[in-house]
Amino acid sequence: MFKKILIANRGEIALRIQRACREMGIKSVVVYSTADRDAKYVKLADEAVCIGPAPSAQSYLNMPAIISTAEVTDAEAIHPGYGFLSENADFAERVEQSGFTFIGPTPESIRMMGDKVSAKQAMIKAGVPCVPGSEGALPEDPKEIVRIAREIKYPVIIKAAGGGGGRGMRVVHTEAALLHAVQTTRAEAGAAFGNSAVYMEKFLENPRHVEIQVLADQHKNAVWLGERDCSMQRRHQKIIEEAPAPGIPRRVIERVGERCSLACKRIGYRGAGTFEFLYEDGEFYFIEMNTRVQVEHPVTELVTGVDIVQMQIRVAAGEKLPFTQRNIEMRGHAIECRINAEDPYVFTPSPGRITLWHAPGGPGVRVDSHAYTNYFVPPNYDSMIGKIIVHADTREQALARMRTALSETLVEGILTNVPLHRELMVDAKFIEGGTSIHYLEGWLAQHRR
Ligand code: MV4
Repeated sequence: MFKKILIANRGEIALRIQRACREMGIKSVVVYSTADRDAKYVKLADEAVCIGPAPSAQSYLNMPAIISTAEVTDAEAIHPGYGFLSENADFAERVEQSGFTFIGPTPESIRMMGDKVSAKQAMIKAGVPCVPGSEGALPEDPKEIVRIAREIKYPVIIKAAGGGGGRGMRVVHTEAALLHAVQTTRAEAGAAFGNSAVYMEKFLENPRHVEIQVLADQHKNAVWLGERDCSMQRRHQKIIEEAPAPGIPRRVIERVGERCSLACKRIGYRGAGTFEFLYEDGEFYFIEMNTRVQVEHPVTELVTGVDIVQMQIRVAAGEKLPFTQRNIEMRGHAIECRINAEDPYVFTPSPGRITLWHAPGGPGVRVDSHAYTNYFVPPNYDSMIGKIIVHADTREQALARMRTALSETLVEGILTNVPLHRELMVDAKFIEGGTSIHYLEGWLAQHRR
């Protein structure tokens, strides 16, 4: 096992990784920007190195600064967290070429999944159900493009191969609008991702977003750790996640989960990963794979009892997974609310000093946050300042537990989305379960004040 790991991230996930290291008897080094010099995980770190000014480009995205910090501190491995460099294949490659272990998949896997066309082709080959669409990237020939769309039937969606997470896509409802949409998406994709390849899919009008968590080691073992329903989102920012996904038959999930772990073995995947699906009318359709630990990993940890971050570290060190699929049992229900420093209804960021931070507690309540009373939320980064995660035997009990936790949550000095969460936890449709990816935007339009 590693003796020392460098944490190339900030905020709550830097703290989460630090906790995993400490529990495993591993020393940790954190890198930080000048904006984060007072952060809790910087104070708690075994070692902390300032690598640059507030802008991410000069600090958390600064590959040479991060790798040379690993060199001077004698770290053996680098954990990239989520966001920043976590899905950058070139970074993973440079880390390994410099003699360190990248805590994540191989650069080849990251590259394959980063290109949404090659990701989908690999999944089709591995038997993972995908959204019906073009076989690979769209050809140049306009006649061919029209033919493919007719075959798929409208509405269709044009997506950039280099996109993902909602960037670079366009819905097309009629043949008249098709070629212009393909043109525009190509041009935007070329400018934004340096790759103008686009592909076409049937557009699913009212799906849920359900994802499968996987873990794989370097010895061809892979397991899936159940699913998460992440449908409650606005502009591709998730705000509530839960496990299991309400109302989906277990046998349907099990079939798709097995396909995901099989796909991991086929492609030689290692580490933690997430298969993103759209779920509509009882069917799963793969859209993308994320090759990092996700913000919402705690809901899976609570229902399975598996420490995903520790497992990432163990498999990166070459260890075998300490369990097989038969050992994985799902227990109870978990819900996560992301706490953002923002106006709860218009969503403008609200950085600044937190004058009072009272986190909730009690049985079945977990808080992953680097915030504290007097902490200054810097304006330079993502507005998420923490997550409240609850676990209980049933979904109903988990909802009651989350309502109680939110009633105990006091944040003063800045605006947060806690009031929004309080309202959603008593919303009849959310309580019923199974709302689609469009639900929150509709709800917000209804509750406009
Ligand atoms: C889709 C879709 C409907 N049909 N693909 C958006 C993010 C990216 N991961 C894929 N996305 C979508 N792909 C087909 N064929 C609808 C979305 C989508 C969405 C997906 C997941 C979560 C939130 C979303 C919000 C809007 C659109």
